[in-house]
Amino acid sequence: MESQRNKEPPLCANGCGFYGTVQNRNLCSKCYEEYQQQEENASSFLHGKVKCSRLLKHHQRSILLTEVSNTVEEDPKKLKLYSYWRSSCSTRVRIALNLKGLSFDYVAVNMAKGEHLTAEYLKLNPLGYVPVLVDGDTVVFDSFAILMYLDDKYPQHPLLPHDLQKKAINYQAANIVSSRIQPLQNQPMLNFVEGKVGLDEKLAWAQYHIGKGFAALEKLLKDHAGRYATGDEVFLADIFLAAQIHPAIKKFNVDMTQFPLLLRLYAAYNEIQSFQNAMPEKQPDTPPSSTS
Ligand SMILES: N[C@@H](CCC(=O)N[C@@H](CS)C(=O)NCC(=O)O)C(=O)O
Repeated sequence: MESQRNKEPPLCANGCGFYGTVQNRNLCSKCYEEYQQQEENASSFLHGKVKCSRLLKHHQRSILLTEVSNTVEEDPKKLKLYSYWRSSCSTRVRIALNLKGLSFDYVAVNMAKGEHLTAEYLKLNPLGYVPVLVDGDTVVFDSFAILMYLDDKYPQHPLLPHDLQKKAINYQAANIVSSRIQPLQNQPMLNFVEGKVGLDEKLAWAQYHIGKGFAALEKLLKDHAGRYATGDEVFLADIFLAAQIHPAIKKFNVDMTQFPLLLRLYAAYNEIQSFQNAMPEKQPDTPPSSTS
């Protein structure tokens, strides 16, 4: 994202520190959006009396949001990740990109605003999910497929071990997370449960399915784990585990004392920079007040 700074559009007149010109106004796209919402007192907005909520956040971070890439020349060869800060599937891909040392443009898809369901986005992923990876002409829209693609094309820091048994365990662990846990605690599923059964059941539902998967993972990994899931190197299983244990703790309040191995692995992941930087709290689109 550093390359975006090469040719900067003008700074937003609202003083939020972002760049951009929208509709011939010296406003970045987010401030323009807020400006439109506050059209009746637009003049006080422009004179700094109404401050963009992102002002503080911008000063805390040096990362530019992807809106900048709309106004500067894009590098067509640079990887592009369509991502949402809180999405565990996006976290998986962010970890892999970091481990492989690949720089990428972060394209924030605001799922809270339904940006994953726009006609334009559905052209990239007809399921309307994040993440999507764009690598030149190649568009890949499932985190498992994205990781396999990245591993084939960018072999540095391999995501799978050579040992066939370890490899099979990595596949199994990743699949438990991606098919038996994440889809059952994903927001559309929780909304469905809430609608059919009730609000109180939603959390219990998520905890039940996460717990069931975690119990299986504890058994699967108990004779194979080292510092990480399948030994002393980080592989595919670790990526899926880290991305799933994080919301289990922070969002779903799962009692992790039942899963001592997973808890130990999670502590180990928290010491790796590539994992830390991929976590929901650290993304360009993380809301300032988020506890994730
Ligand atoms: N198998 C897909 C699942 C993608 C998925 O479920 N993404 C979630 C976020 S982690 C999503 O976009 N959910 C849509 C929603 O919450 O409305 C993958 O691994 O990429």
